[in-house]
Amino acid sequence: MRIGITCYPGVGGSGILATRLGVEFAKRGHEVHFITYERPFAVQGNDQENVHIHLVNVLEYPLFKYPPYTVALGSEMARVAIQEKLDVLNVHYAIPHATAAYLAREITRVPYVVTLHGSDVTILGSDPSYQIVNNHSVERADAVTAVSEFMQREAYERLGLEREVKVIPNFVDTQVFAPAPCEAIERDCDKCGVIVHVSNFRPVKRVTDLVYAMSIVTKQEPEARLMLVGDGPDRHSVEKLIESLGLHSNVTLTGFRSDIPNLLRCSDIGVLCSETESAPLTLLEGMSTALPMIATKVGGVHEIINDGKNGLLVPPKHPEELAQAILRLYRDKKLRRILGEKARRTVLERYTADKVVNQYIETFESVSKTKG
Ligand code: GMT
Repeated sequence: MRIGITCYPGVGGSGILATRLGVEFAKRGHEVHFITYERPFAVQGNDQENVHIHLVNVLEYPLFKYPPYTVALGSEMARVAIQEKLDVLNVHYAIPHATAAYLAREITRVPYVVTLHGSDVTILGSDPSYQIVNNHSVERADAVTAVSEFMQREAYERLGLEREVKVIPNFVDTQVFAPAPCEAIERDCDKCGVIVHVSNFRPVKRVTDLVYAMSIVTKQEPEARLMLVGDGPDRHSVEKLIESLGLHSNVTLTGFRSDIPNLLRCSDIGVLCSETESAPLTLLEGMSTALPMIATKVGGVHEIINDGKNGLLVPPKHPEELAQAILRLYRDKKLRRILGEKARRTVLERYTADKVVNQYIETFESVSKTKG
């Protein structure tokens, strides 16, 4: 098939998922055209002849306080759809991509599939500033998919969608995120355990809760180490908190890293403490590496983690309970191993590319047949 993909190209989960999906389509022989404002971050190192990137040009003009990105994107989608004879457009994150796709379909008749990921439904989608136009654009799509049952429910309840929303889970490359010995990370102590967190440091990730939890953990386990991987808007407040709690010898901020699989392998416990999530990739990546994960019971997380079986769940915004869960795993190596092994098995059973990618292709085929 000839597939157009639009997403946010940065380090957000929806853009990473969309890009990895495009790469998987290309591996299976499809022609893939990314239409976005920047080269998608996750294409790096995955260059293939059948992956093409079309950058949207947003014309600046003195009269515009807000350059009309949706018009520019819709125009580029329509242009690429005609020029490349696309069979389908798949837009990740509804706002504003669904509206641009709706406009492009008016012109070209190329069908579009909207994939719902997170706050495009839970926060932004129900905001009066976007609701009417966004809802119309999603409701009129040729197909709508959501990355978790939670997201599907939210689409019905919060957006008030009346059409079918199909759940297609997120996936992870289980060969890249595979258990293996830790390489090239020097631990600064022999027996200390390493707790790892990977995120884009957005407020929703609540990284400061984890730092508070560490201040409780280190009172009982002074050797415990926390490695914070990634960067984003909350990094400064996290640094200030580490300083004020006197945790600088226990907590390391690595910034952005391209060797995440190795960092996960070199850790003993993974933590995701967000206040909301739909189907977090970082959780799947940790589990795929057989890292025992502790995550907050929010959104769609419990669809992935079965508490006490393949990971641990804790309530959100509760550093004390998070600290107790960390201490429990920190002291129980056997439990860590059991949870990690089961986590890997969960991923192999449900979240591999082979299990997920074809569900997208089937959806695309069904809408492009309708069009024909
Ligand atoms: O929803 C957002 O604001 C961000 C979005 C993104 O682009 O990272 O995240 C969502 O999509 C990811 C990919 O499906 C999921 O892994 C995340 O759980 C989800 N984030 C939230 O729901 C907060």
